[in-house]
Amino acid sequence: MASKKDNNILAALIGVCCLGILILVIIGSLLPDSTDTEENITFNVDENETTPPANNSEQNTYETSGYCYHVVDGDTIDVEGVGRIRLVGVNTPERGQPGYQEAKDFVEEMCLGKTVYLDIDDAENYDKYGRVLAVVYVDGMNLNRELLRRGYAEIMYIPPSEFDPYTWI
Ligand SMILES: [Ca+2]
Ligand SMILES: [Ca+2]
Repeated sequence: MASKKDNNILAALIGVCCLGILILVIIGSLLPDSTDTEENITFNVDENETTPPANNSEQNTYETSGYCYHVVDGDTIDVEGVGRIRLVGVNTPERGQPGYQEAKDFVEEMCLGKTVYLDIDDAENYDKYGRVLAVVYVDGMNLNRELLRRGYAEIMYIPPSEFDPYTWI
């Protein structure tokens, strides 16, 4: 008798458990949706700002920094204590070509008179003109990538290189 009662109680408990699991599953299926929505909202807010911030791991990879006192053109700047920097992985139009001035203006706006952080290309420190090949970070932003994303520059990938500009677009 006692075992039958126990069985009934057990059956009831199993029933309650099943119901509980069912409720949890339903809640579980709803929760990720609401989380996604929150993430999307946050992401959209970020996108509406002028520049998406570079993630911390990228910011921490620079080898040196210095004051940018001159912008040569959209892909070349002069940095105090370092020298002439060629933004690696990208190419902006040369003087006289369409888009030259826009690219240069953008880089001046971003870099001129500021401290820039340089992630020098570990695979190839200099180009054939003796310019330092580097990714330039300013205000936590990868400027090389930003030039590509804004259409001021095109990819110019010359291996060997520490950086793959195709991952920036
Ligand atoms: Ca160029
Ligand atoms: Ca490096």
